[in-house]
Amino acid sequence: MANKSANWFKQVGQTSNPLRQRRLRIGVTGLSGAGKTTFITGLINQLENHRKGLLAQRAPFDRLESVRWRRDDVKRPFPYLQSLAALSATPAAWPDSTADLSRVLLDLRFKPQGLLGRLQKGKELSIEILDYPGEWLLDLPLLNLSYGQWCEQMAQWLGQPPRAELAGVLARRLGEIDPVAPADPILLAELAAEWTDFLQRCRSEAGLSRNQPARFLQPGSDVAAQMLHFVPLLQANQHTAGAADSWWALCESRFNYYRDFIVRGFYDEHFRHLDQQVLLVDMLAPMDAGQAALQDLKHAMEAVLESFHYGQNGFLARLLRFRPRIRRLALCATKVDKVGPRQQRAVQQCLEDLMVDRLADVRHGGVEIKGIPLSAIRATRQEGEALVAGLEGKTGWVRYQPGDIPEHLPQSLQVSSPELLPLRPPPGLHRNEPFPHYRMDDLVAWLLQGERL
Ligand SMILES: Nc1nc2c(ncn2[C@@H]2O[C@H](COP(=O)(O)OP(=O)(O)OP(=O)(O)O)[C@@H](O)[C@H]2O)c(=O)[nH]1
Ligand SMILES: [Mg+2]
Repeated sequence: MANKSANWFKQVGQTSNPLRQRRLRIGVTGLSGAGKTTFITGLINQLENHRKGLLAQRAPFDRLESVRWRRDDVKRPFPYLQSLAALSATPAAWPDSTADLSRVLLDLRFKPQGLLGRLQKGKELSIEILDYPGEWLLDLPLLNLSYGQWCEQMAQWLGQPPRAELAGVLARRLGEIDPVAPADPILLAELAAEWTDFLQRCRSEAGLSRNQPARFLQPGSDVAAQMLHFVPLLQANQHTAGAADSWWALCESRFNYYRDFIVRGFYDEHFRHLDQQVLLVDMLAPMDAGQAALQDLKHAMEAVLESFHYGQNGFLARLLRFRPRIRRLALCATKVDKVGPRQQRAVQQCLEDLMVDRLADVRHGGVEIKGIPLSAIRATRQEGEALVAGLEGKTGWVRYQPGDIPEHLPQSLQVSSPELLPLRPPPGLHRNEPFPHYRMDDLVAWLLQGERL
């Protein structure tokens, strides 16, 4: 009997004690401009204001007692206050595009439930999210390439529109370099700067996503500028070899450093030990930019999805030698407030059409995918069939009817543009009020689904 009651106390002790603080690592993945920073800002805001928004009515948030955004003991904290300052300015502005890595830590405390409730302390959950420049994701495929293979791939890309036109004389100059000739470091630095300009044109003029090496566009704080002095040598291939002072040797060693330390270091940090994954995709901008941008987005997203350690065989899983953990993926078309409520599902459908093959692979690897058309901060309000919103950098309002969104994406990827306007955030945003949104509550609830709180 004595033993029995001792056990009982032990059990109660266990349920009322530690192991309360669980950490949930959420991977927010999206290319540059997908809406990661806005989403993370919106997520903190919705959680901080859980008592007032739609979350208050949903389990387990109806038991959420307190939320604390931690910044003092966090290395490189997420610039939440800067984002809020921009959003609540007059006229309101979006947060800046991200230039470096930062981290969010949120502590959530839930009231206990059930019969033993009164004996228990509240359960705590710590949410951790990284924010980073979206460009960095596009370096992912480099992990699988040698320098020679990368040169071959760049020669192929430069041979096709629109990169052929955007590269102009640079392609000829790179094609003239004999890889085994002695290198000229000054010319190399010049060519690396021109390659950076070319990548910028690819991004801004043609809306292309795959712009490598990404750190040329967004170096971050931990990369020495000189380590970014390399270019693809268009005469080289995977069988090339050159003496220690050759163009080949210099570019290859910098490429290898870039791949093995910078790219791999980032992916290790971003992908390791993730519990949940949110994939954000701006589908509207490439639909507006046209077929080439959609095609490029498709390839870029396929490369990104390929790398997640879904299922047993993702190449990153093999490279980094860790086993898959993620079992669920939220796939979100972002900024859907730019179109009418009835068109939002169509945007999501077009995204799922674009990625149909890769999504089938991911599902086959045992991952459950949830599609959520999302707007982290709703910039429009509806008036009949029209939308009303303010334009970026201006005061006043416009009333407009968004163009058509097809129910499905045609295989040709030729769609008529939905006519996008550069919208500014809605007025009157304040840290202590939940921001207007579309389906952030669904997403937040999904993130915590399955947690024993
Ligand atoms: N209308 C609307 N626009 C949005 C929303 N979220 C983001 N945007 C727009 O998309 C732009 C890019 O959003 P960011 O959150 O900076 O994107 P990001 O993924 O962090 O981009 P990088 O930092 O460059 O990797 C913003 O400047 C806004 O113009 C949204 O919910 N609604
Ligand atoms: Mg950002």
